[in-house]
Amino acid sequence: MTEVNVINIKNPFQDQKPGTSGLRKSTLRFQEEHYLEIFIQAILNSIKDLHGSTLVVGGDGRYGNISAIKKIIQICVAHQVGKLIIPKNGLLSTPATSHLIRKEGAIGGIILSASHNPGGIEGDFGVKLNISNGGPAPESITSQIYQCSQSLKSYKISKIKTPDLDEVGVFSFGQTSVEIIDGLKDYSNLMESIFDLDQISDFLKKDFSLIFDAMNAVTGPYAKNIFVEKMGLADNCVMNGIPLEDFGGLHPDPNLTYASKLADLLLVQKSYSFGAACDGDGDRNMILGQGCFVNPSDSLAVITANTNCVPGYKGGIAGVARSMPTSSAVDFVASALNIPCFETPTGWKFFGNLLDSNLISICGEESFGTGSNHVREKDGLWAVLYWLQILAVKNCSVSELIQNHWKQYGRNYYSRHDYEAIPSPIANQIFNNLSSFLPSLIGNKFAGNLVKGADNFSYIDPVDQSTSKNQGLRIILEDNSRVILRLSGTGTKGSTLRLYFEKFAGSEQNLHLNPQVALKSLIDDLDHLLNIRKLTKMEKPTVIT
Ligand code: VG1
Ligand code: CO
Repeated sequence: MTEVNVINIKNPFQDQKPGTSGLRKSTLRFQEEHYLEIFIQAILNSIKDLHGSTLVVGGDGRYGNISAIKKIIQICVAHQVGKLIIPKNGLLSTPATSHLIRKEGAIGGIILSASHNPGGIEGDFGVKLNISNGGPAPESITSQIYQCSQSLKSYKISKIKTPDLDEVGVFSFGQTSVEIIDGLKDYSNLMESIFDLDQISDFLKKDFSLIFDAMNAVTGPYAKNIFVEKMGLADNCVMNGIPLEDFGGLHPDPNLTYASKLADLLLVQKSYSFGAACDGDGDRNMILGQGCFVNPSDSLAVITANTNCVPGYKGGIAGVARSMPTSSAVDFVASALNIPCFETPTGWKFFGNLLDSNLISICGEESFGTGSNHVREKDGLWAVLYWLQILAVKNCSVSELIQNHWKQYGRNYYSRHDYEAIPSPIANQIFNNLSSFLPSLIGNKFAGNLVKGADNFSYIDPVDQSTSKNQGLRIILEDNSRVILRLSGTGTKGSTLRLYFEKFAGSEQNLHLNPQVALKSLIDDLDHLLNIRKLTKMEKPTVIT
């Protein structure tokens, strides 16, 4: 028998509120005694039939990853979990975790990541629970975990000597077996089963240059495995390819602000035909062509319109879904394909039921997230391979592909403005102010147009009928232009205000405007209405996408 210790503690979770995905806090907070342990205990309490079951545990390699995995091993041994599957060096991307849970029939997985937030001792750390379908735990489970974490007074742990994670192997502790596995193989096999990698490789070797930015985070080894080892491309097609504990000081969020070096290579120097980046845990993607940025909402539409180019989807797709703030570009494609298009709240967990019930095959969010029914998470490298496959089949450039798309479907001019880390009282004041007079906007003019709808988005899941309220304030105009305002649920400093703007231009209109110009009246009128720049004392948003 392995010895089990029951540790009594003073509960550190009194101030906790559920976030968009799991628990995300400063690394220093996670270093406090018992903090991680209590949350892991709360997670385990939420899992029925834990005894003898299989759990997958891995993370994005940020500071604290290995020590957290070792603590999780000790806690799982104390709870007689049957099997723990852990990747070598503790490195497992979020989509690869989702795949492994499904492939191994695990009861769930624990992902150690604060996703696109910075890492290191001064950065953030996080813990996410995925359930047996491979997807993020739904709200019913996350709220149970949070309630439990607030009331726990003790946790159980076995202070065994944990194995080193740098070699594959199987270890046994009491009733628990710990399997250290190769974390790359299953994922790249999955990609090989969806895409024609030979075709992509031939295309890339024929004068179509690729640069992939792993942002010193988890996707480096996966990208090298696929692009270099499997496709035979040169080693230097992957930049920032070695996972570092602090991501080398980078903020591993693949957008034009934080992946600025890559953006410069593609948009200013025009040194490559194709560029892409993924975030800390590998579920987000940014796609760039030579002199061309692909808006993630457009990317979802292009991916949906071109399923016939990709072997894994040649049989057709059941339907699509997008989060509410994502632009309606994909709606036009769905209507042309005569397939359903669902509108969900922000966060991947809302796609799970739709995917499991085969109501949709492809889904995405404006926040650089796209994915499909191959796993239950958004998948950065999948999206990159998907784009490359379309380009290889059509033998065209990124900008040709996107411009032809707009010519066919029209263009949804779109932009998101983030005001990051502003004082919470200011963010709440702006949000509450708009909520208070939202209904009274209906029938009035906004940006030269009549307001036909204004509400706080709420969603009823079509599969289990669960309701999610308070998912974002939106103003909808007569020409279907939209303005949306949300408070982020993933930030860790102050509050982050997200503003989203969308306006449709039909194929006969000018499709080549800068989105900031095309959306100017919406942007300006929202600022007049809410005084955002003045109240935040910010001249401009922190990030414009
Ligand atoms: C953000 C995005 C949302 C995404 C979430 C998790 O949430 O807007 O679309 O699902 O991050 O992404 P928020 O509440 O900050 O707007 V990640 O890469 O953490 O898995
Ligand atoms: Co992420």
